[in-house]
Amino acid sequence: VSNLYETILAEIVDDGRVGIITINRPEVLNALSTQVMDELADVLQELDADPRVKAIILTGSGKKAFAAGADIKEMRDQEFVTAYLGRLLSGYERATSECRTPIIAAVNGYALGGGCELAMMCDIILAGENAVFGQPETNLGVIPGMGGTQRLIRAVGKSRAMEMILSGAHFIDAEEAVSRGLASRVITGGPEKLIEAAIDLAKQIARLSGPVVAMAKEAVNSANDLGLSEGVKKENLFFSACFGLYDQKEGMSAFLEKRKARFENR
Ligand code: CO8
Repeated sequence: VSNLYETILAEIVDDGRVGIITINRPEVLNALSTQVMDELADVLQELDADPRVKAIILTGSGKKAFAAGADIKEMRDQEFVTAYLGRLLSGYERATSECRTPIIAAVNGYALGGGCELAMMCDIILAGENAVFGQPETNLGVIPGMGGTQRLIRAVGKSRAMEMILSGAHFIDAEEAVSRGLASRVITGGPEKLIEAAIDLAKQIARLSGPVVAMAKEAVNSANDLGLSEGVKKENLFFSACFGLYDQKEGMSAFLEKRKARFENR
């Protein structure tokens, strides 16, 4: 990985198959400055373009926060025109929506405002036992601005999303996040155990066929953008496309021959 990043750490583990990105501004609870978001967008593109990397983990440094939101110090002096035309923080939206590699958010501590929105842009959220999700923007005189009004409602339902966004209070803890489907699992035992669990999950994904995982990710994400019948048609096309892959023949033959599959995994 490029070593030019200043606000994030990036490393590759598991023989090059798993990328780990850590937002590294613990002194401000990993607040998302423009530089953080630009570097995140760049590193995601870099890892997604690396054919060896099969899964990416995103986390925050320190024990307290995944990210406590956009950088309020930097945002305070923005005007309408700079916010609108400057497309504050929008590079990340593009980077995540175009990223074919699965992204796992390992949420250790606060995921507030833009931090919650960033986690929701990932494909899977693993919640540390101290995870806290919330959209406190209205307390600052703004509304969520990185997809929160759209994604939170899909994750926790309208009433809870409205309660959180309109009041700017009533945060969600790790257990509630899992019970509502915002996160997939609570990982107890501290930040190290959380990262271990994220790496285990990333390794499981990395063992599978790369193109199959990418198609599965795109098909699932389509559910947010398409109606049911269009989504099912897209799924059917991707499903059919799998039969053009060596990995489909290998996966099914391995099952029938009672052996482990050896995917080409490009
Ligand atoms: N931005 C800048 N600095 C921050 C932020 C932030 N979001 N959050 C925390 N910090 C800083 C604090 O200022 C403090 O710095 P210092 O030590 O210099 O005083 C340091 O981090 C530690 O924070 P606290 O002392 O406040 O720590 P506590 O444990 O007492 O409290 C909280 C932790 C509850 C998380 C508290 O820090 C907090 O409320 N933070 C702000 C949370 C928030 O409101 N987030 C939403 C921000 S708005 C947003 O995200 C909009 C997203 C969409 C933008 C899209 C634009 C187009």
